[in-house]
Amino acid sequence: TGSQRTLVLLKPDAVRRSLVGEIISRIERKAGWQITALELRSLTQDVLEQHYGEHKGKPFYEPLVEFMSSGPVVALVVEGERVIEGVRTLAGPTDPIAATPGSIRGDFGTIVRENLIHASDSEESAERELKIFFPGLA
Ligand code: YYY
Ligand code: MG
Repeated sequence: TGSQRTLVLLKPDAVRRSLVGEIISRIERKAGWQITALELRSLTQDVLEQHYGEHKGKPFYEPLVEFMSSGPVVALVVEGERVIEGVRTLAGPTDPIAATPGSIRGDFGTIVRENLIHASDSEESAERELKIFFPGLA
């Protein structure tokens, strides 16, 4: 609870499908949340290995990293009240077919790998991931 910061990535499918504005708009419309950093960037193997280190060795890891480096992503820092849980709620569960319509994944996704958005899943993850993507942040 209280004001938090979370790392959000709009994945290469979201950029390719021109859904960046739509997704950012959903985040922007939540009362009191602020986007405090935003960057279009291509992710290196090194950054992806750090970011998705917990999944290394799983069957979906290699295709996931390949997908995440298939085009630029939009990386954002979002700040606000309970924003870590809140962006996960906006995103919906990992499998877009299981995600409720009204959520980002539920509205726009069909394939687990191409599920449009990453959002930190805990305060610990947020702190770790923010350091990877925005090391200069206060
Ligand atoms: O946190 P979240 O993105 O919802 O899911 P994770 O379980 O952390 O997996 C990270 C990422 O990996 C997921 O967004 C898609 C991909 N993935 C996959 O391609 N196949 C799976 N069976 C599980 C996850
Ligand atoms: Mg995760």
